[in-house]
Amino acid sequence: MDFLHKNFVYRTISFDAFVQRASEEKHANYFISEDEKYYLRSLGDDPRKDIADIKEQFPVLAEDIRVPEFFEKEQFFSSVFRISSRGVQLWTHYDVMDNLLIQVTGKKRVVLYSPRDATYLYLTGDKSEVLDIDNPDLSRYPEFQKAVRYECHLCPGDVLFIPALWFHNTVAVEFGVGVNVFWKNLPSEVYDRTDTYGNKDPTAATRAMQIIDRALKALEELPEEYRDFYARRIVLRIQSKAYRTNLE
Ligand SMILES: O=C(O)CCC(=O)C(=O)O
Repeated sequence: MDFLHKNFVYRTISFDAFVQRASEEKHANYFISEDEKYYLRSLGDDPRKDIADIKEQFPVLAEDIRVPEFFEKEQFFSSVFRISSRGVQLWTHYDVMDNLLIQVTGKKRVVLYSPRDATYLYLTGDKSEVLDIDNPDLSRYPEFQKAVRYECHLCPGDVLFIPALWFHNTVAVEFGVGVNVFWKNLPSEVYDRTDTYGNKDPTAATRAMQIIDRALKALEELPEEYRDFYARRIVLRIQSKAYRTNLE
């Protein structure tokens, strides 16, 4: 899926028809083309307000899944169905909460990048613009080659822990059913209360970004040479004050 050129559309379809179509390669019934692919990321009852919880939206199917006890009940945030046709690739992105990705059926390739490699990923918000991570256009994204790639394949029954802020990119190697479970690994007041997807930046981070935007606007008042000089000073200040230096 390409979020830059939006090569996908949202459609409503009954769950059984969805599973049927996602699991077949050619469709007798389809929206756009007979070999179109399908991806479900389940939502809350009211997607604008409610948080996805398979126990609420799919109570019978939810019985089949035992979520490993990695967190206290109060930290639970959401549980989300991820059902995908073979071949669907989800762009590289991060979420702001810890996450268990549970593979129920089918195989999935997952590639991860450390949050410390954020500088090499050409981010637009929480997503990397480098869509083709296997054959990246290095003339356009030269820094991408510095990002260290961690790769694994999930088979039925495998559970992958994806820590908050770790970038991940998934490819369904086969039609597959997965569930991911997010939980609040930080105190609950850190998170944005309007977040229903587990991917809105913590409010302090959003404030910090807004302040940076204001700083950039202020620099625009200066001639280019001065703007460049003070931009470098700001970067140095951020590096010396906020970067973690004792990195292992
Ligand atoms: O499994 C997928 O297709 C995507 C998983 C994902 O983005 C997540 O677990 O946050």
